[in-house]
Amino acid sequence: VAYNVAVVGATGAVGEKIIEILERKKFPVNELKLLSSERSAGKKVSFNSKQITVEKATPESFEGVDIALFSAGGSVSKQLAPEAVKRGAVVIDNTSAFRMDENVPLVVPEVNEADIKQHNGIIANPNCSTIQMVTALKPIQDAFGLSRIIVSTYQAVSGAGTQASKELENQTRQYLDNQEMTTELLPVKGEEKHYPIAFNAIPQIDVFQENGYTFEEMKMINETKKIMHAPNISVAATCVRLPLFTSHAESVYVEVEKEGLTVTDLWKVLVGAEGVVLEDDPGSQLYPTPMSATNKEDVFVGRVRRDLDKGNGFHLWVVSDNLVKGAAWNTVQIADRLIQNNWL
Ligand code: 11C
Repeated sequence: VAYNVAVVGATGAVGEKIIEILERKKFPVNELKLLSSERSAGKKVSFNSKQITVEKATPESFEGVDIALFSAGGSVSKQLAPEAVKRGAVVIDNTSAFRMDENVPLVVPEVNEADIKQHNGIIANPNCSTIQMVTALKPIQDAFGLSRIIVSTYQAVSGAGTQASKELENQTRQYLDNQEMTTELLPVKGEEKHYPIAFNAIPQIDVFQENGYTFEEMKMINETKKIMHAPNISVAATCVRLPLFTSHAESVYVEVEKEGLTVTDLWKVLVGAEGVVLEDDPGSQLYPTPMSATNKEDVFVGRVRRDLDKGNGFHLWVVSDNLVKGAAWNTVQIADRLIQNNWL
């Protein structure tokens, strides 16, 4: 069986990755429809050695589509995802539009695959920094219980889109050429102030909420509890943008419920875990970095240490490609589990 698949936001950073992964993984595609805003319509994109013309997304675009993969921003999803569902498609949405909706499963297949079955036409793909953290923490939660998570992130600019990567590139050249840096986009498009990202660190990802946390931080907090089915875990996040093109890194502190554990106990559950690769050997300077994780599907974990004061506290370093596992691969994985389990 092969399926009619639509990619909405086909020319964006995540859309391009989705198309690449559908091809590489030989996803059973009958017809691939590439959709975008009016601005990108008409572009040609190669898929399975064929050139496909990108079309402007409209409600009618979804006639005959079985699976629609959305990655064109929250407002496009809010407007067009219900139209796709009305026409019989199952939507996997990469934006924050429906993530916290009770009727929408929020899924990382390694963590809560079974939630896919509860869908009512829309399945949400979590935020990239959440995906990699919950993938790494799920085996620890299952084996030992988790009571608290404190995370600080080191996030790549590609999370803010292709334009943000361009901004980092331009600013780097300008800085090295002793020119004034052009700051137009980061930290957040449309905000009053912009700061250079080249050779800098910006402690703001997405807009501030009334409680003083940014929306990115609140996504990590709320999404983690939903995906892990653990409303009682305490979660705190500080999200920081760094001058990296790809892959997010995270310093994660956790408190486990079981007492008396050692680093080896954590290693043992991480080593066999689905989607996780343990790279942890201080003796040989082995740990993951954003560069070593780029273009890979897994979540890499290193620097596992016991907290020196808190007996049940552990520190981990978690790295993954934000466009692959953090977005496109997780989306295609959900689509794959949907069809493998006959939950379409
Ligand atoms: C970033 N995590 O790195 C964001 C990008 O909610 O899907 C992903 C935004 C989202 O800027």
